[in-house]
Amino acid sequence: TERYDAREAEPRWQKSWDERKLFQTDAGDPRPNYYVLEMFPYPSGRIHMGHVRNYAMGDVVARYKRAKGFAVMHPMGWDAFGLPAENAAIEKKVHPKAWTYDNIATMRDQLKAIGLSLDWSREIATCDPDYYAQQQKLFLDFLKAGLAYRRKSKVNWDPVDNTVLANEQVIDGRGWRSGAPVEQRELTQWFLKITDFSEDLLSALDGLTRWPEKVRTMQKNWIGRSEGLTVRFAVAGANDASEVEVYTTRPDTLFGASFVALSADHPIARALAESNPALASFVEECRRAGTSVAALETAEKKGYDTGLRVAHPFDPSWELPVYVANFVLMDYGTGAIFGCPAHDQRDLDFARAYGLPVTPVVAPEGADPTSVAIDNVAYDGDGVMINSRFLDGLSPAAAFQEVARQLEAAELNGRPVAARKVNWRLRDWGISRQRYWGCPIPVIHCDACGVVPVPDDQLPVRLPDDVTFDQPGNPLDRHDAWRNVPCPQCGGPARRETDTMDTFVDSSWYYARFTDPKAASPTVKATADRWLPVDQYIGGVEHAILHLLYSRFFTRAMKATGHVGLDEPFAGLFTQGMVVHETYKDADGQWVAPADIRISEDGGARAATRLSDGSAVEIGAIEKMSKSKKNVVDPNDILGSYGADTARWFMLSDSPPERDVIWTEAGVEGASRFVQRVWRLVNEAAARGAPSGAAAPANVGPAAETLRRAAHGALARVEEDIERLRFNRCVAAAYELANALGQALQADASDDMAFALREAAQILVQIVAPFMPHLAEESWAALGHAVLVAETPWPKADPALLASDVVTLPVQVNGKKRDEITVAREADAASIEKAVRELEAVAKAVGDKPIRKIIVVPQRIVNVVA
Ligand code: ANZ
Ligand code: ZN
Repeated sequence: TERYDAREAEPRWQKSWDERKLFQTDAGDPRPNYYVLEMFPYPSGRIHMGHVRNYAMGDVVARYKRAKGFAVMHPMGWDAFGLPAENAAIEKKVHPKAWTYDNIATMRDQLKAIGLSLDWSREIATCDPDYYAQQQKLFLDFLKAGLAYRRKSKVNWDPVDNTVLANEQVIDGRGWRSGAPVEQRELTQWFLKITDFSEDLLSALDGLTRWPEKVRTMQKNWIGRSEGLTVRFAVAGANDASEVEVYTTRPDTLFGASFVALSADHPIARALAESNPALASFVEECRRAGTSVAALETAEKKGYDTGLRVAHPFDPSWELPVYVANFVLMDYGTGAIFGCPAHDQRDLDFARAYGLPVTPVVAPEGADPTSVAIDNVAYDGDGVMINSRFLDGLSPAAAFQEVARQLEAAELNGRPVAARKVNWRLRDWGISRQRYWGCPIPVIHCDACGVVPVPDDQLPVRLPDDVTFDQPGNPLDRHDAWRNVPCPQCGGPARRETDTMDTFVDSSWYYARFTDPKAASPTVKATADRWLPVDQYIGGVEHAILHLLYSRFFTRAMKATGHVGLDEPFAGLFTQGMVVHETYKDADGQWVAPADIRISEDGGARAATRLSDGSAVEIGAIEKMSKSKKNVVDPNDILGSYGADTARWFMLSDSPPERDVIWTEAGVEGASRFVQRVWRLVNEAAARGAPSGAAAPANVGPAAETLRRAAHGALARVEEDIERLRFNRCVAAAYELANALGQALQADASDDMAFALREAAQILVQIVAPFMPHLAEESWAALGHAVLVAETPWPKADPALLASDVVTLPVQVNGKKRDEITVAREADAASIEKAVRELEAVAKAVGDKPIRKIIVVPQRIVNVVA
């Protein structure tokens, strides 16, 4: 046999699938449906190995489910708005639109070359007016339903470029282009009311049983429900009723309090700052630094003593100092805290910096309560209360309840000192971006009428093409012809909204759009409801929080506005690991690309040299493929030299799909050898096996039986493992079957063996087909089939050949032996009875008499009474 030539065969089969429109989904297909979706790519320019891995996984599931008789939807599109296109416009002087659509064209070709079973007739690009027109309708529906609103909020402001910066344009607190320290400014911006659904977004996580546990936990933490107490502290020595209200989840630690701290934006802090220039400048410094949670976690804890003192709620003679502190957020709880340094790390860092007392009040279980000491690590574990007067000896949980009970009953200024409060970390979603390359927010600002929605017949609000990027800022702000429009309500002069939507909006509903991508409304509800939820969603864990949470919110908001009838968009979620590779560094410390490396092995030790000049190169750590470290392998190179099937096979072979896979040349070569091996085995089996469609022989000898068992066993394993997305185990099963087939081909082909050879070869081809679809087609044809393997139903594993332990039972009809049946030793009477009814010899012997009874004597004999 000649070698299998992937480069010749792959495009040929791709064309064949295309011509038959095999992967186009008819939305009305009456068969049970299955929706498999991989997170759609950002059109950055080229497909990378991470994409290949992601899409190969989805493709295995899609092809398998199709073979199992499902109507499969497997679409692809482009998450096409976003900042990189604008950066390209600034740096390379190409229009964002041209840049984006060029990239899409390149990447579409690359995806096609991978041989994915995608329905390209459903392709969408979020930057396409057809798509964002519908998104604008959704926005207006949300606005009407009270799910979208405007309020003031902070943005990153570059004072030199005079522009708003996206978070990723702020590098170490400075503008990415100007290098100027970034300021926080307040702008009126658009928000979506995700907090309306906090409770439901949290509780529904429990029902997402086909999601990874870690993703559900991350979402839980992000939504961040906490049960605590608001506690009011009286300001000491004040003759009015001034007080400071704090929020705490640890009222049990109240006797360990050593200070109270306010956010820089707290009204008391602002009021005090008016007459205190030093405090005013500290407040200013906090504001400038920004308040992202991540920034606060790492920033040095700083504060300013206001001189104010408050009384401890349980002891009016115990006064605590009040600071303004940079780690207290205004928009969480009450914007004020009491600090308990012994049991909260931030408070401890703060206390050490300002010389405040550190009093432990929780002793770890089993510790000596008289010698509990805290150095530089706060203790946040469970234990027993100490140093806490009437709470001593209680558990923290019991102490929480006791403090709550007493303070709820106590009064300050005519109200209870404390109240129970549930707090959420989740905030409404700010979607305004001061950018060009995004979906325009479809409203018009009129001085007389206020915010006026763009009327339906004027949608979509299209992005103007004639924009320039020669100045910083949003080109839409400078585009007078686009911006100045008559008010739809009063006809007076008005201005378009120039903010565009966060690109996370675009990806929050694309899965629903795919179900009817050309509809004149965002969805056709009945169609969306028929296909949603997505049965299997596959993507990177980097989207575990925001994208998935926003999508879950969007489905609910679309339900509230009548566009879909369900809450949860993704029934099954799988997050795949990364593709990683060794790194290489030359003597000058420069990264060297794998393509320029030669590895030699000398007695087990590996050494690397540079191909171009033979110089020694240091082998570094295995890391995620990244341009900066040059450890990338371009899928195009692999496709060109080995073909798509090899790349797909290797990607899924080595490690469990949720883990990282290490890309190695040796691994790819191994996969490539297996491709050739399957091809040889199939051809030999085609030459020596029974012809296609030959009936099973009456007697199967032990050698043929062994092969049949190997084939059916592999088939059953692959089936189970694909269902559970354990692709690497499918690969192992295919290797084992190939070995068994190779061994059997050494034996003389008797009739029974000829049958088994063909059967095993066919099963081998069919189980590798979802993984290596081109090789499978070529092999299927070599086995004499006119129909494509992609059009062939998944084979059925014979249960009798699966059982590890089997018995052969004589089958009698009216006392006379007519046949034998091989069943699992533990097979129950009902399944044996069913199998016996299907035996041809039994049917013949019974004739047209009705079967009155089948008596199964387990592990001995079966008697048919007619
Ligand atoms: C006293 C205390 C003692 C606290 C202790 C913790 C440990 P979660 O669980 O996230 O809700 N906190 C409250 N409001 C805050 C704000 N606006 N900015 C920064 N921190 C704030 O966290 C609640 C805890 O975070 C609260 O409980 C409070 O500190 C702090 F051993 O009160 B705790
Ligand atoms: Zn008006």
